Amino acid sequence: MGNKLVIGSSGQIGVELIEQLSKIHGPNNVIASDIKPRLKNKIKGVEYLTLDVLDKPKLLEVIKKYKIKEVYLLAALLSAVAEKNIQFAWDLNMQGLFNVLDLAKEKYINKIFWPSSIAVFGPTSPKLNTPQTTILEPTTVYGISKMAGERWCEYYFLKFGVDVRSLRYPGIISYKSPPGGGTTDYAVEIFHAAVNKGNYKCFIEKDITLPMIYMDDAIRATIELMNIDRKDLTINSSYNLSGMSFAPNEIANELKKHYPNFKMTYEKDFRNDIAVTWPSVIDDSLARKDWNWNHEYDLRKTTIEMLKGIS
Ligand code: AKB
Repeated sequence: MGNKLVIGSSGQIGVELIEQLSKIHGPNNVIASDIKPRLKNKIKGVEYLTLDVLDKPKLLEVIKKYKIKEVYLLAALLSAVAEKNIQFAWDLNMQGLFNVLDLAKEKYINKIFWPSSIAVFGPTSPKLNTPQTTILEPTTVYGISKMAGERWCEYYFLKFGVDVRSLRYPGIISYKSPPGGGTTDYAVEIFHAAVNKGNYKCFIEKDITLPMIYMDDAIRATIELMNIDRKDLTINSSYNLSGMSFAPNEIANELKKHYPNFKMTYEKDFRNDIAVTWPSVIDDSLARKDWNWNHEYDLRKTTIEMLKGIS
């Protein structure tokens, strides 16, 4: 089967993916890596390496040395931070993907997970029940890189038989490791603010609904997707995925059930301009059909878990 390498393991998803992979496959079969010199939330027995995905020779050396067969490529700049570093975001998000795709093409690795995002959609995509296949005209550098990445994933599968699998993650809500530079980050910050301060200034307008998912569901979807037989996949690029959809005022109301004095104010910034271009509700029926995907966490359950975790 070979070992599994997570690239970008100190990020919001990486920390929890490592935890889950090491539970399933054993810590000795999972290697964590990040450009940062130290792994956050180190898990006993999981080896940690400092690795820059743009350094292809070092990446190959690691893959050979640790007999890596499966790569989870999580290193990327997210939507908000990418707008401030356009060139670097493009270089990292695209070249990082090419480096890993090429190593699979050259048969060093067998399988890749690469996350895409609801950011592939743009202002001309349908907002409600956004279908799997529809207009993709993203207006952010992150969205453009994810859209291009999806096309390249399908290209490498069709031309070279590279087994690369992908999900269009919505905003991911979790408490173990903070998200880094996304537009949906407000939906994580708000929980910390409610517990620690009792108020939150939201940078997204109160009625902008976005698709979201709780981390446990996102990790389970990822692992389920990686485990299914390739012949059962009907999408070779990236699957729509969703758990719930809500607007800032709805999450504030949910929090008020736990903290009646919680106060929300609004001061939109450039992230609001990104949010208004994204869908409100995603149609993920293909994932539900192809591998029986089903989310477990709605807003009520997510709120309970988040507050428990943070407190
Ligand atoms: C972001 O907000 O940039 C990410 C995403 C939706 O991909 N959370």
